[in-house]
Amino acid sequence: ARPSSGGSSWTREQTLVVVKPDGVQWRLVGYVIQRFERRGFKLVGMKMLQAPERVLAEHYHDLQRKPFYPALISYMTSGPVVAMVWEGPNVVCSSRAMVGHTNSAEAAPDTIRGDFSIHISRNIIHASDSVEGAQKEIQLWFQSSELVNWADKGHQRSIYPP
Ligand code: IDP
Ligand code: MG
Repeated sequence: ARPSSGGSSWTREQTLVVVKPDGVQWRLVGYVIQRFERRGFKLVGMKMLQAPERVLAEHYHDLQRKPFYPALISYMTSGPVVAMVWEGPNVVCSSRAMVGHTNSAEAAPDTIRGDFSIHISRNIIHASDSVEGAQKEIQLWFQSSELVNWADKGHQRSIYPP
């Protein structure tokens, strides 16, 4: 679907961002939101929840055979998370860049992980790694009724290109 304003052929791209239990414990929820808002991305869904095992099993399906999988699930269920859907041009790629490398040691300074994480197993935040993956993850974590399609009223930093 195209945005109603503007004549560009830009297609709506969305990504799933999850502040993990350590990010919530460290009071980083507001900081994460600020990073995404400052960039100009549009928040279209957000909720705090105790991540259900069923959701995590699907979310981390590809990692089920990894030795760290049980520890990953217990980490992700150790406290509440904040799940968000962000929208904007190239939001998937831009989010990954803001989040930083999976391995904290390789996460660049000024990335969220590069600034707040020192170990791969406690890395603060999740962001989808592809457009297709994002669509699946958003469907997994959110009901469509939980997403809000609000009008961007031509703010100077509107995500919609002129
Ligand atoms: P990503 O979160 O950067 O997309 P993935 O490879 O998809 O990284 O792994 C998902 C999550 O699994 C990581 O964010 C991290 O929490 C955990 N994880 C990945 N690799 C390791 C590891 O080698 N040891 C411990 N935890 C890991
Ligand atoms: Mg991943």
